Amino acid sequence: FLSSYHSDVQLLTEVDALPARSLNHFKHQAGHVLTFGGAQQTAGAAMLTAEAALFSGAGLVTLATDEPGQMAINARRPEVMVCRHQAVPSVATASVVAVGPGLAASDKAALDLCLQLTCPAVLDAGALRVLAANPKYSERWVLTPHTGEAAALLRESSVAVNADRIGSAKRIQQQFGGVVVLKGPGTIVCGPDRCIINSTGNAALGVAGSGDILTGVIAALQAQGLSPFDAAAAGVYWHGRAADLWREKHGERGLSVSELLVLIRAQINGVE
Ligand code: NPW
Ligand code: AMP
Ligand code: MG
Repeated sequence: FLSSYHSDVQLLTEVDALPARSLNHFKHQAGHVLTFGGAQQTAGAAMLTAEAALFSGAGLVTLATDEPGQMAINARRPEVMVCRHQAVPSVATASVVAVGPGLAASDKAALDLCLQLTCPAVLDAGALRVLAANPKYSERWVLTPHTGEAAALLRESSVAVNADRIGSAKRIQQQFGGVVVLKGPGTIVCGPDRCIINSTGNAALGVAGSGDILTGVIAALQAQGLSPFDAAAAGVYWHGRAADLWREKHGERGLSVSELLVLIRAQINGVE
């Protein structure tokens, strides 16, 4: 499973739940996740990211999206704050921005707007497509490509990425910086000085919205104080384990990814 020429890579088989909160905990101590994404046909993706951030313990969640998305999120989750894309520079208290789910792959202005914020960023989906077309390097982001997005970042084919997934994750990390999460069976998390392979997750996750949820989980864990690497590693572990628990009960087909949210929450709190 671990190829011999990547002997520096560890298999991730366990993650501790987050520690108990202090008695006088208040919401600002758990950070503010700003999720930025959605477009007319993909407002759902950004909503899933925002919901995942809520269920993963973020103190505050704002969804920056366009108008149809705004109405939908207000109806479904009134606890999520909503603003227009253009209002993002005024969301001064964001502790992490999760940008890309449902975002148009050509929306360079949107990514630039988010990267103007000084907080850490998780880049996914449309944001990765923009990054692939306009390469930049930063230490302060987590990149969460699936195979197709990784191929675009490396300007290779998906077949080439799959032929050496660990090497591909390392190359993306070297070229773009930060922490790279190369998603798929055996998701790889690669930072500047270490790499792990996740042991959880299964084919039930191969449905719409799985990755959008993972982005919200990783952002929320960072907002609560985990390092980018630890948030990425714990996020992929709990996301995959939620799918494993779901499959034990329901089988492999028919996952609606919203069902993962309560399972992820239980693990983060150590009550699964
Ligand atoms: P090939 O064959 O390598 O040339 P896209 P997306 C390749 C949003 N969503 N997994 C393959 O190309 C997302 O957030 C909205 C996946 C394939 O054609 C994004 O913003 C939802 N792809 C946007 O939609 C729910 C793989 O990549 C191409 C692959 C598009 O997201 C759904 C697909 O990449 C969705 O999350 C692999 N293992 N291996 C909503 N409810 O609003 C190779 N590919 O075009 O970026 O499509 O990832 O589905
Ligand atoms: P995305 O393609 O962005 O929606 O992300 C898909 C998510 O589901 C990632 O977290 C993948 O690791 C996970 N996933 C998809 N297919 C599989 C599979 N066959 N086995 C394990 N995990 C998968
Ligand atoms: Mg995706």
